[in-house]
Amino acid sequence: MPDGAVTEAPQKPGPEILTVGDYKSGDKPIWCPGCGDYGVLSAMYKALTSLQWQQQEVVVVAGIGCSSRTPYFMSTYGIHGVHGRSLPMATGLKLARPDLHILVVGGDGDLLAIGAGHFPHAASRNIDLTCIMMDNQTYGLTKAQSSPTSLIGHKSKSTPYGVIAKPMNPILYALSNGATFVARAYSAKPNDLAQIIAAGMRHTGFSFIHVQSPCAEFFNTYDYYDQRIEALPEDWDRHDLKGSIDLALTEEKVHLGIFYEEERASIERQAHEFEGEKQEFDLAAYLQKFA
Ligand SMILES: Cc1ncc(C[n+]2csc(CCOP(=O)(O)OP(=O)(O)O)c2C)c(N)n1
Ligand code: SF4
Repeated sequence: MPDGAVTEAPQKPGPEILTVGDYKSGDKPIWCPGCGDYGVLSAMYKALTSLQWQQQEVVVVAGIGCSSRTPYFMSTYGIHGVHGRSLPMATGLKLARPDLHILVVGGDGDLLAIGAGHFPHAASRNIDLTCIMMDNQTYGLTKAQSSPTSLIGHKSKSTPYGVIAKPMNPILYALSNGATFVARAYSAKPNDLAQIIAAGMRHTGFSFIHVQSPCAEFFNTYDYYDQRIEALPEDWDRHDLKGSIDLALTEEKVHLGIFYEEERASIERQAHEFEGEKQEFDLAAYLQKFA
């Protein structure tokens, strides 16, 4: 280098910006072509990219089903557990490690059939996690039995004469049980969905995102939803619980957007306030009472 040449100061390495690729595990999804769950996965990558959360700070918890395979495709931590038990697993995890960000993913079968008993408790406790339900109104993995959200008249291998039960309403279920963030999205609109997932993850408390995510293989509802979806009005008051319940009961249109949001202390935050009051407990002496 000639004498007197001016060189640029060495650049300090800046904070690493995470991109969509950083949240991909490298395992390619094995869902059928056209499955709505691809749109949900893509939205999850985008939401995490917008939040810039480190992979090791995030845990994706799932039960069993096509949709519940999602943790395999993420470079975050993940649990692929027992059918219908994602919310109890996530609750325990959040109580033990409140510093982690938790995403629970699953189908309408996993969360509203076998797992339905856990859902209201997670909502009323306001455990701080984001639950994404990929609702295809069928059991995809086990090849198309009807599910709690299948519409009346829906014919399937388990309902050859058509469903006769009134379908469950996931938004209403979440609102009536105390969820503090409730939204609906459509897998065919992954950019809108990504924004809603990011908002749900930023929210402190139980955030529930109901995603209409069609099963291209066994129950293709893209035309049905393309004709019925409608964005919530721009001036929608998302703090109006009663209004949100009325809207959730609407059947003519499938509204998309954030129905409801409320601030309420989450259970793990309240539980950790008892930390200072912990008392020594002698289990052996206690058990002697029953000997
Ligand atoms: C205890 C138990 N019962 C039943 C099953 C069979 N099973 C696996 S996935 C599933 C339903 C999946 O439906 P859903 O959660 O809607 O997910 P999808 O495959 O549609 O994404 C059932 C009944 C199981 N694996 N374990
Ligand atoms: S069976 Fe349905 S839900 Fe499962 S991967 Fe195929 S399209 Fe998706």
